[in-house]
Amino acid sequence: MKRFCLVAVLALALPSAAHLAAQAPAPKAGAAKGAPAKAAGGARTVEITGGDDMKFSVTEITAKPGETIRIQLKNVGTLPKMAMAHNVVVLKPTTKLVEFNGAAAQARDTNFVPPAMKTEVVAATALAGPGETVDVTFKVPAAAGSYPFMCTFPGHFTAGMKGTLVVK
Ligand SMILES: [Cu+2]
Repeated sequence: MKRFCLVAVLALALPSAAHLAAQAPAPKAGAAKGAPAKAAGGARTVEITGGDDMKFSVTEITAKPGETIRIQLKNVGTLPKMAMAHNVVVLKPTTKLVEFNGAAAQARDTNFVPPAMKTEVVAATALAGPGETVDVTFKVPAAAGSYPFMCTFPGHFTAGMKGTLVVK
């Protein structure tokens, strides 16, 4: 019995050790390249306001590939949260926006971020009611491109509550 257990432990341990060894060079190369940017603890903050007019105050954000940024959204409106809340959801360059927006409208239980399309989401804030501020800190994708963002509260994207995160 003892011998069997030892064999089992070895069998479990060996593949993971090999796995670690194989992976070791990759993080090293990445650290050398990205070290200066990662050293800072405070991410650059992009402040956006949105109100009852269903417009973002900032519709274009520029960031470097792999940069860590914080998007902060303040709802400066006064209408009740049930009727008028806002968020910022950053999507992929390839996301079908009308389709995503349609699915989002059905996803009240998950703050209008559709679980079935979660792989499209680069970053998302919570919903902000009147006077509330929400934020999300995330690492901008390494791939340059135009990443659309939108408010997924029903009707707001259609009303023009959207923008672009330009990664370059
Ligand atoms: Cu909104």
